Amino acid sequence: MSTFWSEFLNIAANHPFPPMPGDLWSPLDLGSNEFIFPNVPAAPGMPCAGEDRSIYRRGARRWRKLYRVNGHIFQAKRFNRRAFCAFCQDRIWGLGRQGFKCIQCKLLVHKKCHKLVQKPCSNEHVDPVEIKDDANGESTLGRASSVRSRAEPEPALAEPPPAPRADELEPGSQRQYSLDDFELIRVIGRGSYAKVLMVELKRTKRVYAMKVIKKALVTDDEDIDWVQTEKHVFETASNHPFLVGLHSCFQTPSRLFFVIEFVRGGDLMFHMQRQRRLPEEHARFYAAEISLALHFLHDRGVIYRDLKLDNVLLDHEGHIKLTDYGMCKEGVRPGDTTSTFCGTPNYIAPEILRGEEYGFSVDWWALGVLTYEMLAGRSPFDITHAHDNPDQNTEDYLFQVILEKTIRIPRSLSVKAASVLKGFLNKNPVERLGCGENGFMDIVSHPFFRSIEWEMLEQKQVVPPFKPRLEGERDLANFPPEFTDEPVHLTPDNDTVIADIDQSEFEGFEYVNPLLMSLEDCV
Ligand code: ISQ
Repeated sequence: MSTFWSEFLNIAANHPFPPMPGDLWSPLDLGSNEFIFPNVPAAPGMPCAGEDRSIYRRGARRWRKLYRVNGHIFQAKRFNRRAFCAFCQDRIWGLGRQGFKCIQCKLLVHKKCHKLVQKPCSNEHVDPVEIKDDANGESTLGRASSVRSRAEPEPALAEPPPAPRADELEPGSQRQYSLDDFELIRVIGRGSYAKVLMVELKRTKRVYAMKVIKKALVTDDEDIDWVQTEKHVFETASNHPFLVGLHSCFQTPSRLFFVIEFVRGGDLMFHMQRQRRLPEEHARFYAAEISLALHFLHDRGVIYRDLKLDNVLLDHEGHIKLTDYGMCKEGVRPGDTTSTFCGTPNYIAPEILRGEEYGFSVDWWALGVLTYEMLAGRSPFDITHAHDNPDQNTEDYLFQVILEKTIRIPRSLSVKAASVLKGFLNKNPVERLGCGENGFMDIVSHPFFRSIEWEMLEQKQVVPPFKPRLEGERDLANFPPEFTDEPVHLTPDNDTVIADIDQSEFEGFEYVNPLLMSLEDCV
């Protein structure tokens, strides 16, 4: 288990709710002097070794839900292999996370059976009863198969076909890309899992962004789901003007590569840091384009879950494009809900903090936070004044503020702006703007957006209020020097690290966007 906050483990005997803010600093007591964290603070309120206390850290995180029964610590699991419930002995099957697995002794049970487990946890690793079926339907013991959609039924039998090699492809069909096809130019971003580079496709001299993920960091089922989700959403997103599209995906033994359309104008965080606050006209334009992008995703069953200034890019004309789909939740129908505790702390909606089931509402909340930041030049949950007081410089204090504090709207804002902020930042998702019976139409018809011509906007027919300054296609003036000054090389592969990677988890990752490929053929 890693450091204190990197995985906020939500453990309560059968209650999948986060502890209330105010409890969050303390190591979670598992009874009889056991603690789930190896790092116990020297005293309450003190940081653990390796704990990062920065509240406005840029990265989003997924917290894991754990369920404690009889000493077991169960985690919901997606099974690629045939698995049998240790309680009722029946097969664990179905869609999504059908079963629970104890993270200590690896016991497998149905979700419905987990509370009934009598056998206490041995706390020792035992091999679980997971049986992989081979292509003939004969059972063999073995490892999991490849990355695959959670939305698809579990194919218990066949392995997915391996990706064709370039020389096996039909004439005229798409070829796979490899690292050799690209020249690495500069680092333009970095997150907890990934590094983003500006690269050139040697054959066409076109510039792309390349997101590089180390496979060694993608270690469990949840992470593999995340990579898979990101790829799916990319495929959906490639059809919308305000979402970054995917060019291709490929892999090496140590890394996964997403080649993404390059968006040159930098992100809104970069621009906000230089402008302090935006005129209402500008904020309205960005909020409206972002609303269209979110509505497009929601319409296709995707909750974005990571809207923040850093993930809103500006293109060379000044139109927005959302990026980073790693936190998305797919396959959500109207009225469906989910419960994973995830996001970037400053933007997490109260219903997530309360441990409630939630839906698309969390994206409209985040749009409220972001619009407030654009208009006011600070977060609605600004606790920077509290930095001297260690008790108020924590995520749990931030969560408490999000849950309890009445949001104060600066007097300098117009009545319409104040109203739209109050609408999005309603702590009750049922009453929140965009979440009522009329859904998105309530946003479209809100007085703050009265001047927006929505159809024209969606066709990029409205001239953006701000055009990023760019001298040429490869100008990186809109990207933070802390990234662009970094050396661009990828560290050589380490054989010991690679030996520990189950490559079968990444089979089928390769992808080429047919639309972009045909464009390239015209070059
Ligand atoms: C595309 N263009 C510029 C920056 C980016 C960062 C992340 C993902 C895609 C990007």
